[in-house]
Amino acid sequence: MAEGVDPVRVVASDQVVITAALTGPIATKADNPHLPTTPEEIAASARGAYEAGAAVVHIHLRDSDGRPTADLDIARRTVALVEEACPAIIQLSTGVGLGVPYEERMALIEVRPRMATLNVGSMSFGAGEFSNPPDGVRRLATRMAELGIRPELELYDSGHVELALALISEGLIESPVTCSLVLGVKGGMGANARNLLHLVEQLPPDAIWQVIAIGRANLAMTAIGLAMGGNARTGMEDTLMLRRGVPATSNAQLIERLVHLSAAVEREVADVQAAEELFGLSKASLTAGHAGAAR
Ligand code: KMH
Ligand code: ZN
Repeated sequence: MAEGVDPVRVVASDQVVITAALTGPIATKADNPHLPTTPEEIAASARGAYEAGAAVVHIHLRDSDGRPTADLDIARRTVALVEEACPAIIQLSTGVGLGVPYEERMALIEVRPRMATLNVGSMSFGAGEFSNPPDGVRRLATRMAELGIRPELELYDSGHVELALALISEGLIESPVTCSLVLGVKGGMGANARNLLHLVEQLPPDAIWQVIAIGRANLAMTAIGLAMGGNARTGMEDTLMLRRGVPATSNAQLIERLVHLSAAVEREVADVQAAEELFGLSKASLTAGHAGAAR
């Protein structure tokens, strides 16, 4: 391993930024009645997650029928309500949901969240297809840079790391890159420690990263990522269960579980200010058009 992040760097005093993935595109209230789907429910859930320890809230939007949407009115309303509810950093998903046209997904960043996801490649995704064409990814990365929105690159496979490195070398992504290593999606890498290690080893040494572990492996893989020095994410997008056989009753509950896990491996939970510093989100960017000023 000549280059890349040291996969066994363990610095007990390192802070961990916790992201709450509140809703996601797939689960419905039939799967778990506590899933927040309306703008009001999402804002209340963001507040609960923030109070439990999340510094970032990752947000997907749903329409009045509960389907994933990139509707700009719903986006503006949801972002405004979340901002009223708590000071957590808002990260809008531009993944949105399978089948939502790329141009609509891309337009979401005009709402100017402080962070947004950037999915770097197309793939099978469960029974569906997740379209992220090379030209669209480049246009979205360029527009995020113009607006000063911090991208979080979503990497589901080792080929996606190569794509991320290409975007960096093309000057489309500023260093240090922020990445999510998404494990457990059918169509991407499986959720196991060997795959995580393989991905982490390929990242640039200054990369900021976290594990997103989908489904059953959520707790174990998140714990491994924490122990390796990564940030951490959980929430009802990633798992609907608190424990085997026990459904989560709120996002806050999943965040509390992660806060305990962080304490167990001696990682201090970063507050919003510390997360802003890590991601280079200055207060100046707030007054330059984010968090409401330009909407
Ligand atoms: N849904 C997760 C598998 C995004 O929203 O852009 C990954 C994710 C990506 O959260
Ligand atoms: Zn998402």
